[in-house]
Amino acid sequence: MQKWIMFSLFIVACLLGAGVLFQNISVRQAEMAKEAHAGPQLKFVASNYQFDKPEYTVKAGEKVSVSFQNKEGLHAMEIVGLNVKLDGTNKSAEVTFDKPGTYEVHCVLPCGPGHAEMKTKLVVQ
Ligand SMILES: [Cu+2]
Repeated sequence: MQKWIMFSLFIVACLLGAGVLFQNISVRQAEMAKEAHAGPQLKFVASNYQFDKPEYTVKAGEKVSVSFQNKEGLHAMEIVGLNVKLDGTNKSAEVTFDKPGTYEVHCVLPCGPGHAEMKTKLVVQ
């Protein structure tokens, strides 16, 4: 009788172990799928007192994953008129740019003597 109980417990433990293992695998697969499905990227890298490009381009109607990185100094960015604001804490957002046009992007965190000139452009095509 006791042997039977031990055997049952062993089976239950094995099933639990296998369950946890498969759950981990499916979580990892979901993460990988998410990364693989990641569409166009728009990355702003800020330093004192400029962004890494004078102009950025995206296509209208596409879901873009926008990210922001401080490479030097402390900055924050805003895409004027689109309500997209990113900073060192809130670093990324999924944005669909609907209206083609040229938008100003600027630093919104007083960061030093070059702050007022810290601007770039986003072209939505
Ligand atoms: Cu600034």
